[in-house]
Amino acid sequence: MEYKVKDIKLADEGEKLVRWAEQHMPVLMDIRRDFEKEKPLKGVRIAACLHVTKETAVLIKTLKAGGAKVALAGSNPLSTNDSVAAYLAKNGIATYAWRGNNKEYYWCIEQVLKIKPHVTMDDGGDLITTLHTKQKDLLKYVIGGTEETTTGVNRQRVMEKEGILRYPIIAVNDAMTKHFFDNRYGTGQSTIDGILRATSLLLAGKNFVVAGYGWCGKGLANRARGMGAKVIVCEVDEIKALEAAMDGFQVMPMKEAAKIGDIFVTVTGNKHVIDGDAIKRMKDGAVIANSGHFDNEINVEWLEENAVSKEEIRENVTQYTLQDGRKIYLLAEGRLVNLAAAEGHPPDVMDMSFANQALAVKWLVENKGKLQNKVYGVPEEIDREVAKRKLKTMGIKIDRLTREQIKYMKSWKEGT
Ligand code: NRN
Repeated sequence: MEYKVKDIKLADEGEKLVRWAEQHMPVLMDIRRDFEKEKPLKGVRIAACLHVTKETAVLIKTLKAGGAKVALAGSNPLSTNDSVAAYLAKNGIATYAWRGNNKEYYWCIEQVLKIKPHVTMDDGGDLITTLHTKQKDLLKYVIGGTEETTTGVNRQRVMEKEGILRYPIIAVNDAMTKHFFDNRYGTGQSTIDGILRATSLLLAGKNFVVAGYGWCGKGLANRARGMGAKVIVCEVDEIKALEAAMDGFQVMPMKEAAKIGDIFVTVTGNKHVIDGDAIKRMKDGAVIANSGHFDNEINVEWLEENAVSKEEIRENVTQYTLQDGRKIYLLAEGRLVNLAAAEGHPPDVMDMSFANQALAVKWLVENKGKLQNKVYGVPEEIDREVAKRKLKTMGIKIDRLTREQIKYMKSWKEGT
């Protein structure tokens, strides 16, 4: 099996990381046992572009257990764990990923497409976009794809609207058991994790500015408040701004927050949310980070052009010195700080996201040829099955509707 990783000798270390994740992803391991018996993915070729983490390895092994042949590229040049990549390469996965593969990022995607995939599994949309632009000849093999994250789903929805989407996509991100948990609690915790590992700074008492109050921003604002930070939210959407205000956060425009913020995090899915204008207003020593999928949320080019010097002062911390001597600290080159400076979301929450991925691929194969070239949600029965299985692993039992209640819910006559 072809592969390109940093160092195949790191495989043993990777094996330990993956074993740890397997012990904390009970729903996905349960699905792996089913897949081993049923082989629902027998003969299916899957090209994946995911963050190469210990959690992703558990998903990839599950797909392989189901009979699939899998090729994997990293979904961000800084998010690959080289030990996990080595472990996967040593275990029959065509893995093309190593930390820092900036220039070769698209070369890796081209390598995994050589598998001539029936199914694409994407995180952010670069694999799907490459297929629809540079490798259209491979589209004839594809029966469908899945998409892990908000940014990717947004891109595929635009492709559908413009009539250029050439195969059905399941928006795993939109599953309730994905974004209510992964985006909120996963991004919330792992972003704090990335900031702490990179800076080892105190959060309590700091002005912590969160740009974007979607599910990721909600989770992050709450986790930062839990650490004692004074959280400020910046938004462009009136409804989300209202929600943030009534959740007890200060809300103000970025140009005002820039003057008082100590730590800034972008989680908007948009571009240049922290621009030169904001950076010019920042205090000496301000820390800026991004936790959105792409690294364009912070205008790093502005920093590169306007700083008089820059220094890698800590791993994942670039110190930019401005003309007037103020220092600005950029984390992880502006790339997603949770995966670049830490390990991404915890395995216990990726358990549900990746259970949806595995069951969505199975559903795609079962519905081969019956779907249109559009973006589908995860079927609700799959979503709820993941929730039921997760509750069971947590030892949580819930009530059931009585026959009388079911009747009542379906009637309109009974009033006060
Ligand atoms: N540990 C992880 N492994 C991880 N943490 C977050 N993500 C991860 N993928 C693999 C992804 C989330 O599902 C990043 C995506 O952008 C987000 O949707």
